[in-house]
Amino acid sequence: MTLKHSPIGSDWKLRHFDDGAGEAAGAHLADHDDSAWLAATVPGQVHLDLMAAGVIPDPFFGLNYEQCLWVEEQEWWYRTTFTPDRDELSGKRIELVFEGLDTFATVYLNGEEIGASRNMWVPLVLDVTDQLRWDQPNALAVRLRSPFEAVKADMTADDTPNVNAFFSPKERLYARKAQMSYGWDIAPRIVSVGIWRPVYLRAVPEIAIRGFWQWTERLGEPQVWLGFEAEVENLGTDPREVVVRLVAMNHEHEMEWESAETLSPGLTTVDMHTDVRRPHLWWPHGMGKQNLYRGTVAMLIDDEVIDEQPVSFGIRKLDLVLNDPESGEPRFTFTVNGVPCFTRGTNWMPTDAMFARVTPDRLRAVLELCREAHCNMVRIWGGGIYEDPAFYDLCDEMGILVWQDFMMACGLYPQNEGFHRQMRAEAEWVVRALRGHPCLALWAGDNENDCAYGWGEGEADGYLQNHITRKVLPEVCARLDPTRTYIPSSPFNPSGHGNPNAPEEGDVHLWDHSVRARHPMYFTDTSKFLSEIGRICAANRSSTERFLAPEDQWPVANKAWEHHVGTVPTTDFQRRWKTDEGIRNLIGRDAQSLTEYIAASQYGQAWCLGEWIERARRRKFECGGILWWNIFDNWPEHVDAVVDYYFGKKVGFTAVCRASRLLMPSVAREGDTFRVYLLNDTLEASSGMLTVSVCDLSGSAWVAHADYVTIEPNTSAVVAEIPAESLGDLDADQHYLRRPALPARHLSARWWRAHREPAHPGRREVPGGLRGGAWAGERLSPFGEAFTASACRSSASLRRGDGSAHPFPPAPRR
Ligand code: BMA
Repeated sequence: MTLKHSPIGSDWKLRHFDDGAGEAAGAHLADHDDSAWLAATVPGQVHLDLMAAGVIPDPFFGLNYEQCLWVEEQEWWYRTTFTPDRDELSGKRIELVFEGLDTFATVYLNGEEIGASRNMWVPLVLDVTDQLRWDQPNALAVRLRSPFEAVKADMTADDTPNVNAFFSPKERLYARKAQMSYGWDIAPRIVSVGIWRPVYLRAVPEIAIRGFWQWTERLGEPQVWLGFEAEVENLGTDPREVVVRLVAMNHEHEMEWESAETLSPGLTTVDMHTDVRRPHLWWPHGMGKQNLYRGTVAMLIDDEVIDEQPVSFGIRKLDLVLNDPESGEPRFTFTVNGVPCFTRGTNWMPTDAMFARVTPDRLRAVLELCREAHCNMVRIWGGGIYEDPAFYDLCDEMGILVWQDFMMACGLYPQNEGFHRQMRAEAEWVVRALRGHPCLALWAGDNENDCAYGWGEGEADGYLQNHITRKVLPEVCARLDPTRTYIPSSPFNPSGHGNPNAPEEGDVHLWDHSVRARHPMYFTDTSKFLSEIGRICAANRSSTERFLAPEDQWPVANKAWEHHVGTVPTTDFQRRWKTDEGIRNLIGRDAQSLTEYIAASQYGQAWCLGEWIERARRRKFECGGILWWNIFDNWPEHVDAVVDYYFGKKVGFTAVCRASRLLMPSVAREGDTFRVYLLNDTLEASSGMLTVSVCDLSGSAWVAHADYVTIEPNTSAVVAEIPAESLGDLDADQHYLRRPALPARHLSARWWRAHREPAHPGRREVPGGLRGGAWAGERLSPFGEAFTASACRSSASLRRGDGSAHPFPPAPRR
């Protein structure tokens, strides 16, 4: 019998006041007349209710956000009445639960203030057993202060010397609220408030299960040693004798465990340790099955179930190797069940900047895009939100590992006891909430704050004084989840000194922000792990037409376009200028039309992502993985994502899918030699006949190399070397090496059908068009003028899956 919930979801009303005026107007009182207030949706946020009421325009369109800025200065009040049913809700205690109050909230019940919170993620749980009026209307009011007004006192009181925000206003640093919502280069300024997650009454039995998680202590053969922990609360005043029973199964493999415990009043942690023979292990995508054990954990007194909760867990051992066990060389490689796992993944940010309207279906749809792109990891970026519980369940099922940042980004945060206390409470909630998920791979203190110490006037290695990420968070992670690695920031240096973004160790964010696709840094990078790398490009035409007025769609040098490329009120990152420069570097001139602008910028992104992913995979395990930036837009914009806000797939999406296939060939020109690699992220060996063909743009091709090759499991290796001069004196602009193919002898027919190259590179009708022609091969020599320009001029002849134009793919000049 899981804790009984009674949602409080209907008839909510909404109104705003100047800061502090609501209470003066009696908005908290039980009998306050709210008949003229706006209708509100809970869970929701005020911008959505104001849009629904036609009070504000859609801030996602054009420059409409400017007409919505007044909302962030007001305090907002929600009111509703509800009648709790005594028969429906019987328990030792009745709790009023707010799963998400954004952000600075005060709660009133029947005119009495009963609680407050100041964190948009940490649930507010209030014991209302004695305040509730049964079987009659109760008035519930919630005040949400302006996030700017609410932090004024903290900012004045704070004496941290060098607080600084490198995106958006400083006020964000003092608010435990999604940092991106204050305006970011990839997100709009929509500083909203709301009751954004469910609200309900909960009946709690005398003995209540407050938490449960499982971890894998040691892998052996055939045994595996497991640990379980249940947090149980005895709401009575006397010790109680209980039996804890765990039952779980995966397919035919069942496990059952029981233990008698004496629970003193209050919270008790019940630990259970056991070993199981040959359990069904959980693996990330590409390495094996995502076996999950599902069942229940129950508390029994005299054989009667007092409380019971569903449980789901995956048995897997996951580690992050930061130094090669033999050589001691710096590494950044995850191992799963003792097997090194090359990380193919992406950065994840909220799938809608209006967080409250994200549904589990939307999360599943975007995660399916990640699976389509063969991702085995997503990084939850520190400027966004801790995702909905459904997200982590889906990652468990889909075998997508999760790198979890704590929600801080690009700033120097206040270092005072009050803020440390807030971060400690938040971390305790997050770690408890997520530690039971097999998908969760790593805790990271923040996004780029170690780097941020070098961006301002302060000491570059000032990050060592960051008490939050060097003391508060590691202490919580070590105490509540000693099974996972914690790193203080991304990027960071494990040795704890020097430039956090240096390639010698730790992870790296590699950014040229889209100007030079052939920037040498991309081809000389020696980093141990690429946790961010990306390139800006325009969204699809059909999407662009949905968020920009025709006059703002072309030419692109206008305020509305630039707002959607990431120019925020406080800083112009010149991202539109960089996109233009990127196009000039690609085709040798400015784009002449919107179609060409979209095609050329998208093509530049696609070429880059394909190259970066393949190069990182060719360096496997010297490089432990790549998390490209990023899978999906959180609002309509022209930035680095490969799928736009309307699920419009860009050319880049096909490129990442292609470059991330578990077993594939990859050609690299290294000096005067074309090296053909096989990239094998499967745990099986593979072999077959390899043919490498030279093709020209008229479509004829001849075999330049053929050989029988074998690739070991989980390996990247050179399987052929073709000296450039052996190809003879070819016109480099008109010829390319077609990507080698592996005949089916060893590979399944289904694999062959999915991976074979079209026989004739001239034929382009394959949707998405990237499987044929020049794109599939390495150009014999750096690309010439003539070809690129023609490529874009000819873009009208090709159609992509979404019907928009698709260029004949050139390799970038610079
Ligand atoms: C990195 C990220 C984000 C930013 C992105 C794109 O800095 O950490 O903060 O949005 O680049 O520019």
